[in-house]
Amino acid sequence: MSLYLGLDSSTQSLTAVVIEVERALRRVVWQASIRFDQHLPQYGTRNGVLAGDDPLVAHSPPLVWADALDTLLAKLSSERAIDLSRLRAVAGSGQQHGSVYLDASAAAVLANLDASRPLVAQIPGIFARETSPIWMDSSTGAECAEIEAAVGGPQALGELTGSKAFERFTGPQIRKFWKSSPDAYARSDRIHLVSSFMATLLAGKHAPIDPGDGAGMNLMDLAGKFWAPAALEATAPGLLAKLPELRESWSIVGPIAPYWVKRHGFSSSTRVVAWSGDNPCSLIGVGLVEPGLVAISLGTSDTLFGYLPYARVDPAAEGHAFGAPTGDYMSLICFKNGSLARERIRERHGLDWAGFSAALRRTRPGNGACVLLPWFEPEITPHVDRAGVRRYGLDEDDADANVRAVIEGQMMTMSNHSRWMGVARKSIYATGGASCNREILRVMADVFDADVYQFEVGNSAALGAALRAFHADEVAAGRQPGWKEVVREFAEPVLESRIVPEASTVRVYRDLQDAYAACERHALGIGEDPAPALRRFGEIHGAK
Ligand code: ADP
Ligand code: XUL
Repeated sequence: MSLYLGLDSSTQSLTAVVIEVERALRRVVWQASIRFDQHLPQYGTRNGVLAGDDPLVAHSPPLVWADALDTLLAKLSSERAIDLSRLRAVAGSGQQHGSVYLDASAAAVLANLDASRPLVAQIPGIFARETSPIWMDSSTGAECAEIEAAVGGPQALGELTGSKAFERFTGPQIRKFWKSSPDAYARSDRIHLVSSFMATLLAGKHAPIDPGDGAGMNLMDLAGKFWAPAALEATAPGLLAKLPELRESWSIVGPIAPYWVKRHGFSSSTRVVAWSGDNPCSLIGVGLVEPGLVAISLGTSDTLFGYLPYARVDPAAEGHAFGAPTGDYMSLICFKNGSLARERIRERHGLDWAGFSAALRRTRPGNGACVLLPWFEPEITPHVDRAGVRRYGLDEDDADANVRAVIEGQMMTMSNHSRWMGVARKSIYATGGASCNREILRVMADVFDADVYQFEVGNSAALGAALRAFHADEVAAGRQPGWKEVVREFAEPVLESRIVPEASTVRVYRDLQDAYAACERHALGIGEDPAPALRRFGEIHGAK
């Protein structure tokens, strides 16, 4: 019996999924989560993020991720739910783009950890920067412009790295750090992503970055999967020497470090596999290892993604091409106002999730021509640099209408802004924390005119990481398992969960599309008053 551990270090939590893989038996044997705010309140995070004065800045303490790792692995060991001697490999998934700055002492400290003391008591001295900018940060507009200009414009950067410059991407973040704190930048011996930092802790030595997460930095040559000299030069001096090496997603970093063996009883033969980004891992965790389908993850961020056999860059430059853990590519589009926006509306009206769902059931598709653009935070897609919720025809105090408006707004915007991917959308695989909510998925099915499926394991990133651990272990043993075989039975949607679009509602949303796009253009300051378009929609489908 072989066991594989997948970890997902996300914005708000660290999650573990352990799978058992036998010829005739494949099953999930253990799952657990540590929520940062709730279980590790001493770090002072809110939804995983540190409070600050500048609304554009979003940082987290890397120590909370390390502490969560120690806490979760202690739990795995103490519950005796699995036989650790059978754990063959561990891989992981990290929130993308976030960066961790280690000084020259890190390598020796991490290689010689004392198993009688907690991890976090031993590592505060290894950081050249105390906090880590994460994917929610949008404070690098100036640096994005500088990097794009230096490589020949947004289009050129997009063709080189898979994306134009984005504020949350690691390159612009590194440039800002170099400009504002040149001494601390100089002291940074290694700049990790969240994913490679966590793998480094597990292996007790610097881990590589994989092309899935490397593509989220504006630093990697997407076609060649190496650090792109022009992008490095445009970002900060001496950067190449500070970056981990780029290695395939199935690389073995090494055996698990002695600290974990002695402290928690892991076997010294357990292999640490390179970590990847949460979206690339989710691609595997929902079984998208062939073209033709898309997945929507409703997590802290909402993302829509699909597998690509080749790199395809977004002509409108709103989306991204990343590496896929299969060695191929994936396309992705990301929305910052996902779960936290849904929660803001829910909390404002004093609802729990059951009440939120009931409001969706009570209200009519099209919402009587009431529209909400949920920009509680600056938005990634479409680019909105200052927070501000926009309402059209919608009374802020009307609980039911606001609940429907936030979900319809999110689904309309996802649908409209993802057309460039050119992937068939007849079926959508739903994952992430909010994918358990069938009323939300009902709106998704009707807006996209697609069948929507749920999965047994809601955390596809952690499951995908466990499947990657299995795959890498097989490769290391000299076998070459096909990806369809790797994901078989684990990453298949629950067929009975299918939500089929309702033809009459699909028509309503098709008609809403123009009015919705008009609201968005108006809110962005590039379009006329959308009132006539909303009135036309209301005349056909009913107004409030
Ligand atoms: P991440 O991995 O990005 O940290 P998750 O995928 O775990 O986030 O999703 C967490 C979110 O799921 C919570 O912030 C919460 O808003 C949302 N969620 C949990 N249960 C429900 C529900 N029943 N309906 C809608 N959203 C939910
Ligand atoms: C993707 C993105 C987010 C983070 C956090 O580009 O920024 O989805 O990976 O989940």
